[in-house]
Amino acid sequence: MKKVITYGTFDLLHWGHINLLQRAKDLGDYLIVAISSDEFNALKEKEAYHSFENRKMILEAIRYVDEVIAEDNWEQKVTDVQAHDVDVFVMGDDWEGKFDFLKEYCEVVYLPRTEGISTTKIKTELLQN
Ligand code: C2G
Repeated sequence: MKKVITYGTFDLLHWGHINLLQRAKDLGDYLIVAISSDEFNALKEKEAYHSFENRKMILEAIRYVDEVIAEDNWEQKVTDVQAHDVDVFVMGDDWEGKFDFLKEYCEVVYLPRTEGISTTKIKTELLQN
């Protein structure tokens, strides 16, 4: 069984996230999503609208997602890849190159971001109305 992992906040879930998750799942048979905890989001200087528990519950309802774990820090990726026996690490290409250190543990794939949508765009445009 080919296992894939990806990381993110996945706040205000939108079609750009779904595009990423669908392509990530297509790279294997089992997709793990490490979703940023509220504390880790603070480290990323991001504040999610939905809590960790609610973002986790939403992701677990997605057909492409097989398992959701917590992302608590920047350092856990190597241990996650090893502990979960992951074959492929996937991220959107806004992260291009940032996780190449994982190449000694698994395949590293950066997928083109979906243009025209982002959580920030949603928030900004809603504020303008
Ligand atoms: N994404 C995308 N297209 C968009 C928006 C997001 O492909 N229009 C991808 C991002 O590239 C990322 C994933 O969807 O791979 C989740 O995006 P975010 O929730 O914004 O995640 P981020 O804050 O980038 O967290 O350790 C890694 C970090 O936790 C990544």
